[in-house]
Amino acid sequence: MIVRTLDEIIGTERDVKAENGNWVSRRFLLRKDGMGFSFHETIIYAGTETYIWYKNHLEAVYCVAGKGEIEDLGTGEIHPISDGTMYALNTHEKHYLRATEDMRLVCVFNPPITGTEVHDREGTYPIVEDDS
Ligand code: 9YT
Repeated sequence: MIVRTLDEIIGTERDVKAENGNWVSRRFLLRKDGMGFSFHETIIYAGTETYIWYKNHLEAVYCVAGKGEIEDLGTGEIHPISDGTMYALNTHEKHYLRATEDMRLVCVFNPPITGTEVHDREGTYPIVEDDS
């Protein structure tokens, strides 16, 4: 069994900040934990807009605090996000994520990320073949 607390993760290599300062991600479960998915808590900071395209990953996100919205760039639809909202990027949708209040999001990635990924210029996380 794996048991971890946020306090144990903050300040470690599992506590990853976006280079543009838009978010911080606390990575509770990574590929090396062997679950087949990764599991993170992400804070998206108020007043930020982030372009994201997870072309290599599926992601499900559940908001437990804060407010914002997601814009699906394929359809133009804008969906509000607040405590109790889930969205799943089941077709690798390109999107903007905007926060009007700090949003606390619980995120699952399949395939699991390996640990250090931050978005590249395409808003993407690369596939890492081998991190052993
Ligand atoms: C919701 C989202 O994709 N935010 C960016 C960070 C990502 N969730 C992560 O690496 O935890």
